[in-house]
Amino acid sequence: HTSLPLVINTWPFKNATAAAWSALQSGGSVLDAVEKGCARCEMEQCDGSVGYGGSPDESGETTLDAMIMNGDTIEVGAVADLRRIKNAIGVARAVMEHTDHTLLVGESASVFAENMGFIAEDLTTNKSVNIFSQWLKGNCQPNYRKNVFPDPSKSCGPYKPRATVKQNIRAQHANTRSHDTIGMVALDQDGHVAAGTSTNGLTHKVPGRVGDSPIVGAGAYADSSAGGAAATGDGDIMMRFLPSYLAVELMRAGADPSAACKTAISRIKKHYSEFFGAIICANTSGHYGAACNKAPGFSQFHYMVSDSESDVPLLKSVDCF
Ligand code: SD4
Repeated sequence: HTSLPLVINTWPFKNATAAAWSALQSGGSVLDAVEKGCARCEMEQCDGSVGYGGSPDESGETTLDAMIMNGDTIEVGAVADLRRIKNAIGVARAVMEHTDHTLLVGESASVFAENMGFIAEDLTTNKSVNIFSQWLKGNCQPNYRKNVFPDPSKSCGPYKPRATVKQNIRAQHANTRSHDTIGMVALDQDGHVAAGTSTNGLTHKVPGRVGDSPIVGAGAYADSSAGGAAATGDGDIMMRFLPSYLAVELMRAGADPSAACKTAISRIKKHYSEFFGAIICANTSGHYGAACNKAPGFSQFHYMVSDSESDVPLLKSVDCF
């Protein structure tokens, strides 16, 4: 296909697209493109939802999830609940290239990163401290716990289970989009595909929470014999459906990318009609598509594309259904 190479990523993160594109143009691999693209967002703190200083958890800490996948070899490296290291996608790539493992988590992932030469720094910023202190002042609402009650002597927590009261506070803020992960797929002229993600997850998440982004087939998937896909949105729900894997498999079976993305969203919609989420995908001939679930406050999804037909990143949009 004439439009290859191709870079596609979630949200209007155009500097990330440009960084990935220029990695390809300067002879880099599709893995280099995905790594450079996602790293660009980590540095820029895209939307406050990628990289340091965003989405403080219940204890005020920013923790990062990321993954990268080689569609030729089906190798994957991922980190989840990564602390103190800004370049999560870089650590994910190090997991892939310097271990036989797929996913490292938490404190141990951070120690691994430090040993591999990544710099340990505080991921907290004035902004994240501010988000956290506002949340404490608001009596820790909203939060992601249910069927629990907090110690009344504390502003919030420690929480105790409460079997009898069903109270899902989450519904109250399901509409506030406090999370905009970068997910990226890159293809080169020879049909190599790579995909990756990077995110700081979800604001006020329970410490230890891991979203869909670092989970293979959920946050992203790549197979050079079919294509690649990446997802964004409410990871707690989306990871139950492996939407990126599904989209790639549908493309393998001959579905066009838009239809594949739509089916992946439909599968989730059947169970969670109002979930917030979107997916992008591209097949090996350089055709691409996207789909999103229509939810309160979310009717259109924006994403970026660079291909040989347009040297500059183009803003694309799809209407949610
Ligand atoms: C997560 N999926 O951690 C990520 C957040 C996200 O757009 O993608 N937001 O649940």
